[in-house]
Amino acid sequence: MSVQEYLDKHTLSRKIEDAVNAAVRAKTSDPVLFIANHMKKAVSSVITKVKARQILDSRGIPTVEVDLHTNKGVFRASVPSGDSSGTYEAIELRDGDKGMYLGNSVAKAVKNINERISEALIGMDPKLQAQIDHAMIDLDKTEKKNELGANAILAVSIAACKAGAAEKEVPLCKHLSDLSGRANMTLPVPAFTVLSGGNHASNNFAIQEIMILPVGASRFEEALQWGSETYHHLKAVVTEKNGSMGCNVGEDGGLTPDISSLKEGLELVKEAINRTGYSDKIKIAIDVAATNFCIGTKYDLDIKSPNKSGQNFKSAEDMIEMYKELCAEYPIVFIEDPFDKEDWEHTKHFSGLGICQVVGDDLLMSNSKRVERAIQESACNALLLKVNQIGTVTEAIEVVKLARDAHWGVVTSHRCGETEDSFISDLSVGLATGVIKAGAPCRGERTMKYNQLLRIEEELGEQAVYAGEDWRQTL
Ligand code: 2PG
Ligand code: MG
Repeated sequence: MSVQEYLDKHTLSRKIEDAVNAAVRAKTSDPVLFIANHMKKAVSSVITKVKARQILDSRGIPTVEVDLHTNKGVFRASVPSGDSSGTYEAIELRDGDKGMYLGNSVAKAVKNINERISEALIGMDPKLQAQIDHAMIDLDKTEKKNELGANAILAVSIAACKAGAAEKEVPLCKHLSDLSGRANMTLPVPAFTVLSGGNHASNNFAIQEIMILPVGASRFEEALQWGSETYHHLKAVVTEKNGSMGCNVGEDGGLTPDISSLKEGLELVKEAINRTGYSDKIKIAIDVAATNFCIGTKYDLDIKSPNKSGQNFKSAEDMIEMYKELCAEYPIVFIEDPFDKEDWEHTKHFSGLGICQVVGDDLLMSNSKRVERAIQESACNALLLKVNQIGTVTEAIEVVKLARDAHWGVVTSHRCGETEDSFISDLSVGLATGVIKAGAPCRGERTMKYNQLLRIEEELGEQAVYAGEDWRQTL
């Protein structure tokens, strides 16, 4: 091919002339950089390679990280992993070789990305999220993504989403908002985990989490300040009442004193809130994660105390009475998983009392069929959104839509095994979920999420709206 033929084939002279004219029109002080950017924009972005690796999550357990390459850049994402993994959630592919990370390595998922997924996605436009996600779903062919692994698929899905946002030159939260078809973006109320128990801590507290929600703050930045201050006051309260050992932290960063009852935990938190001076502006939420201490149809709140366990079972009715009393005494705005994950009857009954919002986590497992059933039976009235239980960004958007259409609340959630990826922060803003639960205002993998929300609020400037008292919003 001659030089002239090459120039003609790529219409190079015209493109360069256009770029030069644009630079002159813009009267830019750095025309070379302007022309380079102008030319780059004229080329559409395509996926050129997807490269995965095994990294460690916050618990020191392997998980999947992906670098998605386009002809314009490299976009990284990693996936979290939880303690509860139920029958209805998408399958996290682990190697199961006891000699490697005690069976938890993810080499198969990594291989699936590097070979099959990469090959299937090469040439695709990263802006077309649904097409990318469906290409992976079609490649997998199983209902729960066990062929390629939901951990493999989700990592690629999130990385593609980041590449799509970059190509559109919009913040990730705006791209997610566009993908969901929603006009408004909202900074969520953070539900900070301040006390940890259950499977997330080695204390004797059966309840998994007590959280605080600074609903009365005017901006996210202020909510973060109040959350941090309350957390530090709580450290002092726990040290005074339970000794400094109680300030060790659980998986999500919550403090872990030995607590003999839910009421005792709530008292500690109430005292900490009182010390901040923002008293009525900070509300409380609880993740009971009751499945973990349900024995048959009874609940053993002493399950973690060897001397007391098995002696004082509570029936579901007793649990309802306890919740009623506690909601009357403390500013509790939501309770997550108040009963066993298969106890639809009592969850429904309790939701029907209208005492507080009832959030389905283990009950729903972010599974659209379970959500549809819960909507039909009015079993609960809010969804805990865990993207890794679903496996793609597109399906996460769909399940949130289901919940919204039923006028439910939505809480975007982290997992106990987290990474340095802050995707869920942008997701919570883009889908305007109203609340984000990302652990304590402490520990890097948790503060990553809250710090990203600070940046988003700053970037949105005057357009930034903090959900605040409207945290239940179903706009
Ligand atoms: C929960 C989550 C996060 P896990 O129950 O809400 O705290 O826990 O990731 O262990 O399922
Ligand atoms: Mg939960």
